[in-house]
Amino acid sequence: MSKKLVSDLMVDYLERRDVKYVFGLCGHTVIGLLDALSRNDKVKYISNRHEAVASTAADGYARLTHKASVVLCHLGPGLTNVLTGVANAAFDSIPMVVIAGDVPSYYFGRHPHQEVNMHGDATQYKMLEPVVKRAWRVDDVEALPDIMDKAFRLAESGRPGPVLIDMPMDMFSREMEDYLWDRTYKDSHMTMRPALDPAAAKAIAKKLVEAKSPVLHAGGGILLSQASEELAALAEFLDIPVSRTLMGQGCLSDRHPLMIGQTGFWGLEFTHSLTTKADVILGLGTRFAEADSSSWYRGVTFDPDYTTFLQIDIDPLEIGRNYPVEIGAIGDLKIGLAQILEEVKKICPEGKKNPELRAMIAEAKAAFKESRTDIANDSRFPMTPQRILKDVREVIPEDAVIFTDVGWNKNGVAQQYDITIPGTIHHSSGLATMGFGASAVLGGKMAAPDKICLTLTGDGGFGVNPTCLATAVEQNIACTWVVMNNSAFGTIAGLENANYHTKFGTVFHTPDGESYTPRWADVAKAYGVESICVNSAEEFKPALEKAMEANRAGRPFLVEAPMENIVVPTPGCWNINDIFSPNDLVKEGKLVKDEHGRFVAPSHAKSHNAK
Ligand SMILES: Cc1ncc(C[n+]2csc(CCOP(=O)(O)OP(=O)(O)O)c2C)c(N)n1
Ligand SMILES: [Mg+2]
Repeated sequence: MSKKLVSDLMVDYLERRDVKYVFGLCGHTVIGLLDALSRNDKVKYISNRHEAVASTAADGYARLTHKASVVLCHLGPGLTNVLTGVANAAFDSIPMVVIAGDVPSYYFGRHPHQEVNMHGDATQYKMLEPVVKRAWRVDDVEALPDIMDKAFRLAESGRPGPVLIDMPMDMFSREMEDYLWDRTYKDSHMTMRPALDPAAAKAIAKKLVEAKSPVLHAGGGILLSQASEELAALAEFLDIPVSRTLMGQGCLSDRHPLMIGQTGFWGLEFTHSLTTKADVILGLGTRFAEADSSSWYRGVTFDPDYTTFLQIDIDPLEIGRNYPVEIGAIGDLKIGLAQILEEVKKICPEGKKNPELRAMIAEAKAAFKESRTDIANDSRFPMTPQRILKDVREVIPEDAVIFTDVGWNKNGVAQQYDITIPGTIHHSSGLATMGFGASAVLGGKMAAPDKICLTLTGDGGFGVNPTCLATAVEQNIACTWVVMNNSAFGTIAGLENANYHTKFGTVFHTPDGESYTPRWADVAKAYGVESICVNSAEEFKPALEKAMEANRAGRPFLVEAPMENIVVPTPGCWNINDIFSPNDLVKEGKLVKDEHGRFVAPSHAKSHNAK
C-alpha cells in the first residue's frame, strides 16, 4: 500500500488508457494536474491560447482516432470558452472527456475567485450540462476511479459524445491509497457494440428486396461505426442508390456508381428526383436533419406521404424523430448492415442488377460536372470558389484529410468536391460552428501525422480564432490552412441579399465603406507560420504545392486566396427563405400551397399515382 497524489494517479490512469494528448489551457485551478503531466513523458500536454481551440482541436483528434480525446480547462471563463468546442463535439457525436478545475471544496458557498454562482454555489459545471452526456463533480476523491472509468466508457459507447469531470482544485493535491484504483486495472476499455435484433434485420431485408425504387440514405453514423464496406456491399448486391447527408460525405465514394450525392438545401435536383420517388428509404445513422431534408417540406427532398421509412440508429431518440418509420431498429451499423445483407442473400441469392439506374446516375453526375467546368477553370481574380476547389483537388493527395468550416468551403465542398476515401472529410454539422476547421485541423494532424491535413476555411471562420497558429508553432503541428477570403460572412451576406437586398452587418469594411480584410498571410507570419497570399488564380496551385512541401518537411503553412463572393447553388429549400420572404419560393416555382395551406413541392400537389 502506498499513497500518491491524486493528480499523479489521474495522469497514470490516462497513460494506462493510452491517452497520448491532453488539449488544454491553464488556470490556477488546474496547475496541480499540469504539475503531474510535466512529470509524465507518455501523455503530452498541448497548450493552447483559447479554450475553444483546445476543445476543437480535441474534437478533430477524436474524429480520426474514434476514441475519447481529453480536454483540460479552468473554471469561469475557461468553462465559458471551452463550451463551443464541446457543444460542437456533442452535436456531431464525437467522444471527449473534459476535465475542468473548480473552486476549492472548502470554499463552497463563499463565492471564491472567478466562480459563476448566479444560481447556486459550486454549480458552474452545470453550464456544460446541455452539451455533455453526463457531468460529474468530484466531491470525494475515492469516487474518482469509478468516475474516470464511467466517463470514458460513456463518452465512447452508444452514441459517442463529450462528458465532464469537474474537479474542485483541492482534489488534485489530495493523497490517496493507490489500491483504491484497483478497479481501473480490471475494467476493460472496450464496450462491445450491439447487433440488430435478428427480426429487424430480416424485416428490413425483406422490405429492401421487395421495394421497387429503394434508396439507402446514409448519415454520419456510417462513418462513426466505420461501416463503409458493409454499406457498399449491401448497395451493390441489390443495386440500390445511396444518398447521403453532409456528415455522411465519404461514407461511400462520391464517385461510386450508386452514390447519388447530398440531399437537402444544397442537394441537387437529380438526387431529389430519386429520393422523393423512393418507395422505401432506409435511414442509416441519420435523423433526417433539417438541412439534409429541405426543412422537411413535403416532396422537396423526401415525400413522407409516399415513402415508407425504415431507420437504424444507435440512439433510440433519433428513431422516427422527423418521419414516421415502419421499422425502427437500434444497433451498430457495421454489424447491422452485415446482418441485413445476410438476410437479403437468403431471400434473393442472385442479387439485383439495375444498369439503367447506374447509367442515369453516371449521366446526371457528368452533366453537373460539365455545368461547372467553365467557372472551375476561370482564371479571374479574386478567384472563384469553384476554381479553388478544383485546384485543391489537383494538388493534394487522394488520402489527405480535409476539415471544412462553415460557408462556401463546407457547403460547396459537400456539393461539388468528390471525396473518395471514408474519413478524409470532416464537417461541423450539428452546431455548424464558424471557427471549427482552423482548430480541428490541429488535432487531425496530430492523429494522422503521416497524412497531409488541411482546412478549407472562410475568412470569417479563420478570424474567429487565429491563435490556432500559435498552437501549431509551439507544438510543431504541420498542417495547412487555406483561407478562402471574400472579406465577408459571405454565406449570410448571400442569404440577406436574397431576402432583403442588403448585406448590412455581413460584409467587412472600414467606416467609409472600403472593403476591409486583415491580411491573414501576414498574420500567419507574425505568429511564425510560413504563408503566401496569392495575387492571381495562376499562383494558387504553386502556393499550395509549397504548403505541401512545408508540411512534408514538418512545418505548418497558410495559403490565403482572395475569393469572389458567389453563392453555392441551392436547388433544395430552407424555410428561412420562407420565413423572411414568404411566397418568394412560390414565385420561383419551388413551392406551392397544398389543400391545407402548407408549402409543399409542386410535384407533391399532384396525384401520387404519377410516381
Ligand atoms: C460561431 C458562429 N457564428 C455565426 C454563425 C452563422 N454563420 C454561418 S456561415 C457564416 C459566415 C461565414 O463566413 P466565412 O467563414 O467568411 O465563409 P463564407 O460564407 O464567406 O464563405 C456565419 C456568420 C455560425 N455558423 N457560427
Ligand atoms: Mg468569407
